[in-house]
Amino acid sequence: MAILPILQYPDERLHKVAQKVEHIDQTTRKLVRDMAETMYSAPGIGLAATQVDKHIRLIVIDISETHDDLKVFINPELLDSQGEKVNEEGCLSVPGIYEKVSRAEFVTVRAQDEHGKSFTLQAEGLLAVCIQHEMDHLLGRVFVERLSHLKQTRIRAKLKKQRRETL
Ligand code: K1U
Ligand code: ZN
Repeated sequence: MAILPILQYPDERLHKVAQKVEHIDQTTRKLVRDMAETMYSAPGIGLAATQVDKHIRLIVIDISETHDDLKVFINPELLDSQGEKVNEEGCLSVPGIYEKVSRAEFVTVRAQDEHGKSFTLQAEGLLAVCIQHEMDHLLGRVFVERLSHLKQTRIRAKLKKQRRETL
């Protein structure tokens, strides 16, 4: 397994739109394992292929504290969303920034697992938030882009300062 470098906002590659996975094979499963290892070591609770500069529709999520409930979503499709809720979100591509974002409270998603088997999942709470956040990445959207322009400007300035200080 390998830990992959995570693209950092405002890297333009985070805006690429991911393509459908046509063949789920050994290469896909190796990427799933590497993305899971990258997510656990960060640490994070989700990761989209876009964030590791692979522009295919693949997401991994594990919201358990014990790191033993890995969920793999290949070619995810949002079938239904209900309600609205504001939650605090973070992002491994925007380290140290946590902001409130409004999203659907309940979602129903259809996807394939790492063996190509199709499944449907109804999610709420943190899992629903995380699914929507990661599906945004696949469309080339970073969560801070849902915030006001003023907040985005402040976040970019804060990240620049953080990066200067860690050089
Ligand atoms: O997409 C990402 O960069 C992963 C992101 C997922 C996410 C978190 C919170 C709300 C929506 C989406 C993260 O994992 S940020 C790190 C984080 O939230 C966390 C890290 C360690 C333990 C618990 C949470
Ligand atoms: Zn993110």
